[in-house]
Amino acid sequence: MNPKRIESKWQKKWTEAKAYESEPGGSKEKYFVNCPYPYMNGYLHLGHAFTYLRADMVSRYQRMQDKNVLFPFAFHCTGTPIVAAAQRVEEGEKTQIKALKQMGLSDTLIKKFSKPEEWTKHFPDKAVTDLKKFGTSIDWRRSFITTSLNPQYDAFIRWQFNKLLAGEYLIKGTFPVVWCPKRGTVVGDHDRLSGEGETPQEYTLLKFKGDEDYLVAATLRPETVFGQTNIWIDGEGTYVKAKVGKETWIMSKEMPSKLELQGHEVEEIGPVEGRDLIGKKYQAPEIKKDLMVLPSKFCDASIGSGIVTSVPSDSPDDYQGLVDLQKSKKECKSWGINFTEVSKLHPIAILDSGEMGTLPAPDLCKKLGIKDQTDRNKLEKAKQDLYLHSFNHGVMLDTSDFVAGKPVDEARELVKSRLVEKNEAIIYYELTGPVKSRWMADCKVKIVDNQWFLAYGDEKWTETTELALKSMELYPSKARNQFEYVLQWLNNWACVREKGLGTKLPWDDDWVIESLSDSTIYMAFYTVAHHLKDLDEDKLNDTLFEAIFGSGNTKEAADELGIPQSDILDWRNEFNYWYPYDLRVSGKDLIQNHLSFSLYNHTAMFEKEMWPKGFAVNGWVLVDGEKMSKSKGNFFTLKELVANYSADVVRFTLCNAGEGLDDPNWELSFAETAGKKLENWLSFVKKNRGKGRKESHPVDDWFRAIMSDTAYKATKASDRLKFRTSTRLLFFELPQYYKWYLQRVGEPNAEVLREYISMITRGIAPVVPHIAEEAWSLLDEDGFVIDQQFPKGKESDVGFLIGEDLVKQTLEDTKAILNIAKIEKPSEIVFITSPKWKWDAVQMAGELADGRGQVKLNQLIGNFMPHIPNDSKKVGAEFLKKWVLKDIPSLGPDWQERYKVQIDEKAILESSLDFFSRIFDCPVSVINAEKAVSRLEPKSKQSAPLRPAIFVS
Ligand code: A2H
Repeated sequence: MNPKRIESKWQKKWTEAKAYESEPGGSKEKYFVNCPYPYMNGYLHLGHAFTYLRADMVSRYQRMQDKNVLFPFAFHCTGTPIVAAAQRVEEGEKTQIKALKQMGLSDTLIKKFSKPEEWTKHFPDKAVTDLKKFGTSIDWRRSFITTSLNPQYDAFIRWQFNKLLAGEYLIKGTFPVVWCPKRGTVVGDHDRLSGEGETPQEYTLLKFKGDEDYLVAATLRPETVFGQTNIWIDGEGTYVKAKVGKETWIMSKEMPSKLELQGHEVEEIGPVEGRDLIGKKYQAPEIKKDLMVLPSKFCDASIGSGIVTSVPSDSPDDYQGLVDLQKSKKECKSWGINFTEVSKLHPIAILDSGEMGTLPAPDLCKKLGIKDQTDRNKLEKAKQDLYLHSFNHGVMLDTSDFVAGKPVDEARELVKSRLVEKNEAIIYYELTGPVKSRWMADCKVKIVDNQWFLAYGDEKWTETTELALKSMELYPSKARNQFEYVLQWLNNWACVREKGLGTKLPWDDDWVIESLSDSTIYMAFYTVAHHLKDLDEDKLNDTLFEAIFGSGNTKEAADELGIPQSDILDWRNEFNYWYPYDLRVSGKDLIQNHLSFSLYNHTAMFEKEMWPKGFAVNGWVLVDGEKMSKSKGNFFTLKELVANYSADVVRFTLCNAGEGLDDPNWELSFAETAGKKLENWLSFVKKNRGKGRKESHPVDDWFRAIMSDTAYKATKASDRLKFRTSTRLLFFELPQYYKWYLQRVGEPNAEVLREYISMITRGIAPVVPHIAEEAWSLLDEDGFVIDQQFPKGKESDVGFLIGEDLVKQTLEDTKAILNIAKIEKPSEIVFITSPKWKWDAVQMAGELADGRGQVKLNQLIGNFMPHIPNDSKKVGAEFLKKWVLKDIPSLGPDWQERYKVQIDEKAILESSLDFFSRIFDCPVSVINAEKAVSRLEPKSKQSAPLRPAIFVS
């Protein structure tokens, strides 16, 4: 077998038949699946392949569920990476050129790569080739690239942004953004080496007035100023003094440059040792009390200002810091501070935290048994618990002056604005975590003027988006929490850049729309992309797009643009036909930006009926358990994998790699043997097609039931995108049953065999379409396998399946016994089935079992002993003991299920006696233990339900 020849043969036939060119209309239900387009600065790799394969399997599976399926694809070129790389080629930069050489590009081609346009032609072309060879069922007529290099897409994005502006989803203003100081640019999630998802967080920077200078302290809880008792610094740290505007501030060494980026004029004066500040007094904001500066270990000189205001009533750190000092006269003395004065400091109750009380920090520290301020794990937990709890449930007490009686969230805003108004505090930002930019620099928060933002922080917009999320199906469903969380914290998103490829803001040529913002609703563009390709540029305007996608009048648009109204109507109908999309398949890393942005924008741009119906998210592909990376040498492009293994092997191995949210694992050993497994199937089909006996056999029905049950389970799994499970069932487990079936019947029934071959061939078609198509062509069937029905079935009657399991188990047990007894040629075999009371005992045990199937022996004995016939009490007690202690543990948690119905063991075994005597070549009989004659009696005691005792001689 030559898999590559088979693959190109079928790919050619599918293309000739236009098998994947989806057209609207007809009686079938439609199904629209898509996935995020790849960024075109390189070849597609294993990671892409996994997500795209999932989309392809869904597309194929849904098609085999008799749906009219659309699976389109496109290419993303927006942003700085391509431009930056082209620039590096232009400059002859060595690593960039080496990288392109490693991709196999010729020197002449590399020269051309100094132009960004060249990238946007070369890589999409190659990606199309690679995906075709991979056997994807994509409608290629609809693909496109993004940016102004494609006038159609460009005009579509302009329409989107004009509409967003009109709907006030876009806002302009002064905002904190994540900033790369080296490159001088805003750093979106995709421009980061690390720190995706980190954002600017707002703090209130409190000012403490001294004789000549101010100490500044960042807090998340300005409403707690009423409970301030002292000021913390790191006694061993070094701070700096700097002129900020007209004042002199003391702060951490890192802070001056941060303040500058946030619009302050800063001039450094010189270092200040933390030690020299200890014991000094500064006047606290709002309460105007002089507070003492005290040393602490938890205070980190490099975070924020490195100075902390102490509120021991509500901050576990602050409380513990104080307790630690108050415990040690010696410590106080070593810092030169007055122990008596420190001893007088007490937490002040300022807010009622409901069930956590009015002094929650001291209570919590005592309750958790926190040792001292270095007991970090416990303190972090206490902080977390308290922070959220107070925010949600706290109410300010009378000690809190003008905010008394107000809930904490309201008080926070009021106190903050008052402090800022009185110049006792400023608003200050820090990142929620470290961020490294693509240009290897540590990022900071910058306040920029005149930025354009998508208002994802807007409450109303978020509410609508949450509504959209509620009505969506998520695969797996446990991804929902993550989406909900992201919608909660997403804030305004800087959506334009000064540089890079892309679409310019329609009303301001200086700005280019960045890559996460021009990719939110393009799934709608697929529905008509192929119709717009030949349209003149002057017809590509808002009127056209509003008529297709919005509420525009098609007649007016037709008149204005000189396009036949029937065309515009057709396009509009095609959009209405395919939209909303049914499923978008993506990596889970895009939950926090792209997928959520997409949902927001759909609610802003389209009517409710057009909001997305499903997201499927998956992990990142590992290679033999390790992260894929160029430096580790385990980085594979799709092209080389398909060339090495064939498309079906790559598909099969990827499908086997995983199916949930966990990172899927590409196993090299599986890839090595997968080809053989597929080849074996083809040989099996070749050898067995058209074979089989005409007559029926009782076991035929059993195998039919197994097939039906397998098909049922495979469909259930595939409905949830669990194609690994489905393939396991159909391709690995069903053949095991078939082996048993053959053993039982010798020659298979012709009908059954035909169904078996057909079922597996159809069942694996979504995963390995080429092999499946080849196998299908060997059968006397019409059409492509890709257009057939996925195997259908129903859940089987358990009793029916258990009967055959009994035969199988009894055969294995007999073989084992003969083996132990070293009998090669038995002269007689007798199966002794259980007396009725044993069945009753097991069924009662089933009723007494707990959730994990466990049974208490005493309870069972107490309940059941009276039901055992008098002459069997001793045997009975032993049986119960063995059942509970040995049998149940080996049967597994749901063991009771199998014993719910009492099957007629004797009758089942009797109908298989021919089979047994053929295998063992001796007389075989069955008897019930109640009828066992003396020579069988000792043995009969060992019988158990579904495990007959076996007498051999
Ligand atoms: B909070 P985030 Cl009442 N080193 O203010 C250690 N801790 C620092 C710090 C530094 N350099 N700079 C600021 N902080 C503290 C009040 C407060 C705070 C209360 C309750 C909880 C609480 C009074 N202390 O924070 O994790 C400051 O203490 C717990 C969340 O770095 C600041 O707010 O963002 C908080 O940590 C900032 O925490």
